[in-house]
Amino acid sequence: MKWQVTEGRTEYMINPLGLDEKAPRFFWKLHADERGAAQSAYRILVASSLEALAGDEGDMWDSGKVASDRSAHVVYEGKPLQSEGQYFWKVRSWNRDAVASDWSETFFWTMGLLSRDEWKGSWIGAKAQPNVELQPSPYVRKPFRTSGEVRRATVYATALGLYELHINGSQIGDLFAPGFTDYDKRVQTQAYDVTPWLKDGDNVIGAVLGDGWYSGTVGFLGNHVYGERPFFLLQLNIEYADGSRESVETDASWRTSKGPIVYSDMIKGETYDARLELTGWDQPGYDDSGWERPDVRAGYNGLLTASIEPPIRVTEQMKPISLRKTEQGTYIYDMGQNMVGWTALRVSGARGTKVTLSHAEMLNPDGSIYLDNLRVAVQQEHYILKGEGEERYEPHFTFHGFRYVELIGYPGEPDLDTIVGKVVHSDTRPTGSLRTSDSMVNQLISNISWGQRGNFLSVPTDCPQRDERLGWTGDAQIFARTASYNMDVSRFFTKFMWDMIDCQQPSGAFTDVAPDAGWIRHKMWNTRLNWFAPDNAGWGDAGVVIPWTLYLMYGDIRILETHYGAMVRWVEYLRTNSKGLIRPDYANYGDWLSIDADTPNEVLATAYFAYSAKLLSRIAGALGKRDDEETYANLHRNIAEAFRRAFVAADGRIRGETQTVYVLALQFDLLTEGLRELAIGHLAENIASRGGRLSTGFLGVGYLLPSLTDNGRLDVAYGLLTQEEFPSWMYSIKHGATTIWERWDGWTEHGGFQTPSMNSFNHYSLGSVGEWMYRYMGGIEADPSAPGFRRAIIAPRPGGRITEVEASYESLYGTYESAWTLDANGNFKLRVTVPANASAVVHVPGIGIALDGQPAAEGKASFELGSGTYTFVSQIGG
Ligand code: RAM
Repeated sequence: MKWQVTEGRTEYMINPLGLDEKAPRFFWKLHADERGAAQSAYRILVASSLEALAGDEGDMWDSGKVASDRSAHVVYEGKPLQSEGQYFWKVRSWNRDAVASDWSETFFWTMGLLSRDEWKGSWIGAKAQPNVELQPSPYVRKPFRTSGEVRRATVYATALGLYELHINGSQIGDLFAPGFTDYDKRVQTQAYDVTPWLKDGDNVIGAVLGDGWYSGTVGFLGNHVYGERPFFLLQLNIEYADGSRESVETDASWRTSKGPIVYSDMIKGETYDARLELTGWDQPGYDDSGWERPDVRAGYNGLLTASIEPPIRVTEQMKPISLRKTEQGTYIYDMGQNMVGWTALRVSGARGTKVTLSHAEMLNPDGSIYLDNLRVAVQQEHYILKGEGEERYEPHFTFHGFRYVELIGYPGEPDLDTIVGKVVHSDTRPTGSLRTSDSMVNQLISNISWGQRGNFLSVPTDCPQRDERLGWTGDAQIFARTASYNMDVSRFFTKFMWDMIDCQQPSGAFTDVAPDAGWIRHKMWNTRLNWFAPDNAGWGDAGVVIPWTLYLMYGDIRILETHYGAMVRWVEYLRTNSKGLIRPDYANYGDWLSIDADTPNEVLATAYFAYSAKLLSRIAGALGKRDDEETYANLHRNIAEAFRRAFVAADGRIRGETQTVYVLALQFDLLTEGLRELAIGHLAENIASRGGRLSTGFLGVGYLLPSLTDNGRLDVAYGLLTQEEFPSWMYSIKHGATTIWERWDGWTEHGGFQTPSMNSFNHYSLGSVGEWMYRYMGGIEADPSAPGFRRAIIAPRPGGRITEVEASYESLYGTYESAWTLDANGNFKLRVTVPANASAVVHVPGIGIALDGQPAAEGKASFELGSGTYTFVSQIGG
């Protein structure tokens, strides 16, 4: 009976700070004990103080009782929100029987500094160094006094570069803040409630600054791509209990000094000399008379925007599983998992002793660590001991991709407690889980999720180990759906969409990499890296695919509204730059890293052009733009026709005859009914002729299993999933992979390691099969007509050697579950859970279907269900 609100979110977050969204959206989850529970009305109250809310009134907004089933994306419509405002809200919901829930618990959010004028401070940094490649990380500090009881103290901070915030001896805040953006255009700002850290009387606030993406090495683009050294901007706003206010901000009165961080670079690692530690620098009483005045930067012309991306954090600690002494007297640890982050070290020894931690993903045949694939990256820390008993060390502004750690120069005998692996990434909440009866498939699921954890760091990067780690848009779009099952990437991709917008070319082209780190602006693509093109098929299309994915998975209409113009410009760019709707054949990445199969560029690019047009038409439809919906539907139809004329023979063969050409033509709706059947035949034949193996690269792989399943070849799809011969997913797993590799042939028995010039062992793109596992194997599918899982389609497709699957997905409404078993006699059992205020259409495979023990009507295989848990049985095969 109990009908209640169990969770409230503001802009997808729980009690967020420092928003700059003036019409934030509210989300709440509901719980009911009974089945079929749905909301019929709600009332939201928003108040500027807890007291105001207590009387069941909202001095900012009272939505009134709104007859609506909406419990996600409810837009604030109250009084204008103020800079630094603190707002409290609660919601009450009525179910279909008009039973009211209690008021929810009280949630809150705060607004940040909404106008540029409110940032009173100046950007400070260390004075210019002689031009050295790797420079020391500056420390900056400011003592201040509080005068009275503090009611609320908030830090607003950002950097051109990175900052690590310190107050009164504690490090607080996020890692790698303010995140990676195109700093020429915008930088994100963070807000932290520091009330608990302030003391009566003397206080110190400070920061350590890192080069990061701003002035450190970015991928293979070198260093100083945005600026030559980091600058920091902070404002600490203090509100006293008596209503008075005070602020501390970065300015010329701060002091700066070099410290123990000799350098700390994302790509080049860190050297830390503990003898140079500035003990007590972030506490009152420290003598900073030897410190210098900071350099004050004239200003910054980009935008200051409230951080959208989820904070980067250490999310797990990993103990090594083994340790081996080498002939050289070094030690090699195995972390048991290819992970991303760094290692924390414990060491005691003589002052001046240097210990090195060197990180690698693989071992060479002789047991030494494999460093060749790092290119110019240096995944090393050098720690110089101060010699004062046990010392503990972790690096600051760098991260590595590794499974193995070599410890060099360690004084004494290390053991398994000497180092700990710290797993670091954008802290996106896990939302999906998948478990099957097959241990290899389970390992694949784990590899996909580790691939995501290892590569989602501020932006979706392509690899965590070599000198690259860039926001490749093609990788991001092909993996976006998988990513959004695994974790809540709503804000992560909302932020990345801004990165894409910041890089969109005047022509309308979306780039291959975002942020582009000056790649295009500095015309590097003309010289050093001339293979860069700002409009690659399957890469630029991310500008349409990603917003569509957020709409589908989260029902986010706002992202479609916000970027609609940009998406139109992209599709129009493609139209303008094609001939008779056929995209030109110019050197692009094609179906990147396909194996022994060359998909012709113009076939692939024209197919993607059609796909972008088709999605744009659906997006226009979702936004109620009927004319555009029709225009782009027609465009899709016309491209499809041109595609068939140019590339498809009467017998259904498509130019190139790769698996990918068939897969794209099928998935992007480019064929007539008759041709579809022929094409699926050719696709299945191609796979069979390769011994049941795939040949798809980054772009084909995402649609391979879906296209087979949608066209009646589930058997072939399962065959590919569990294929163990090369090339296949299981081949890498058979050989010990704990992450997805960049290339099918990253390492093979016949060839050893692929070329070290491009061979990542942690690269999520080929893991886009995760989407198929959730949508088809598990059977939890988004319904585009009720996006954001307002309604789900539950359609599990048992097959292959899998006899059991448990899949769940935590949507904005709550958790959907689809769990099935299939025994040797064809007895199929399915348990489905639908969250409150949501529904599902369940398609049950087989015959003789019964729901909760009651036989269903003859021929009935789909069921419209409200919330609750249901059990089905049926008979498959036989
Ligand atoms: C390499 C990586 C990356 C891919 C580009 C085209 O840099 O494999 O993931 O997107 O090539």
